[in-house]
Amino acid sequence: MTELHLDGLVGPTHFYGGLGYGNLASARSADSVSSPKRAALQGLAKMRAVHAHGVPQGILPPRPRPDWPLLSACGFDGDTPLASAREDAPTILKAAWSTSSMWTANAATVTASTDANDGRVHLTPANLSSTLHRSTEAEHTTQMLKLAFASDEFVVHEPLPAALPDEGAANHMQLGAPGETATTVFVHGPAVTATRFRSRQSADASQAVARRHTDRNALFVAQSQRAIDGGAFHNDVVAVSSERVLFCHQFAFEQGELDRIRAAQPDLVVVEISDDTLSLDDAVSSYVFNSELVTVDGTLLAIVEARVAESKGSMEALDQLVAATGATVEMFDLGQSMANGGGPACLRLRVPLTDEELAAVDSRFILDEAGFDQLERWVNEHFRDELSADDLADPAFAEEVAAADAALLRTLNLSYRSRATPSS
Ligand code: SUG
Repeated sequence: MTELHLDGLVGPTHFYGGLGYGNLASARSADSVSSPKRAALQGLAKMRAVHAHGVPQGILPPRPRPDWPLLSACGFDGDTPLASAREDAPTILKAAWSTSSMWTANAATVTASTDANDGRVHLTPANLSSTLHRSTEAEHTTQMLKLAFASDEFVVHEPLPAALPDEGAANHMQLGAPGETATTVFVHGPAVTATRFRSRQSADASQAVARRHTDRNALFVAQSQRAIDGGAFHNDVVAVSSERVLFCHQFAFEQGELDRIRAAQPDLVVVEISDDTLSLDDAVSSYVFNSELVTVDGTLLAIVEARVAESKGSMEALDQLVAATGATVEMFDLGQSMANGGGPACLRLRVPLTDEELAAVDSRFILDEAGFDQLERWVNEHFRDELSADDLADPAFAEEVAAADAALLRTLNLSYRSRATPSS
């Protein structure tokens, strides 16, 4: 088995909208100035490094922006839709420009063929129905996944109905040795009334995904309300896994749930970090549990965001991970993504595949060194150094972004349904 990593390519409209529900970093950054260019280059540098370790690395491209159909559906279809939306409904304007599809851990839930009764790889694009700006991602993601995974080895399902909120792989862990049937852990909201933030993942959604994927060995586990209230809007903010290693905070799950995980996968190496070592608040601000764990030739690699080094407790947590697993740690600056609540693990979707299945993936989505070079050139040519909320009402910016989107399609040799513009 091998693990294809599909990262979200950051689009030219990366900005700080304060739109992420229950996401403390997004709220803190609201309306500050972003750098789309730096965000995209930071993401590409991480992908290049992961690829250099021998991990197959691909991308999911950003959606064309702005979302004219969304603006039109909300009644902004006159001569000046952007300016009208800024005036009447700034949140809808922001949703129309969102580039949150860069966090592909929310693109879909994936079941490996070794974990499915029908022996096929299953992908369910997440409906992301908890927030407006993310709910519009599902259509484009489905289209991309159907292109990338078009052959018979794969089943790309439709997203679940919106009334069953689903946030994809950020709430899903595949625990076990590669090639053997894993325990697939679906983490959902607890059965308690939210005190601060409600969960974005419903138990019904998790169960529906496991059912349609014919999951052999699914385990449904409740996230703790304490973690959600503390800013863990996805489980991957407080827990991450790779093969037989689970690295998590003491308060990640409801009481007793970690014991159920241990019982289901007895050979699991659980590195559980106590709140005394690292408080939940510090864990949520450093995102140490959002490190990207990847096992290469039996050795664990932890891709960690550089700001983790500023938190003593987080460094102690990493020391415990290294002591228990022999992991190698590499630090990366992903500051632009972090400021919107997206650490290393948020930026990638893992697709466990056999060699034959990997060979069946559409090669346009998979990168080699020349592909990274091309994408860096695209970013340097088309992306702004700085972007602020005011720019989103500027029709000239919309034209600039349309040119960038068209250039990307040419670069990737893709042609997908483009969104209607106001004049077409
Ligand atoms: O859904 N942020 C994203 C961050 C997603 C992180 N993903 C994982 N944990 N896997 C979210 O909250 C912020 C957009 C803004 O504020 O402009 C945002 O959508």
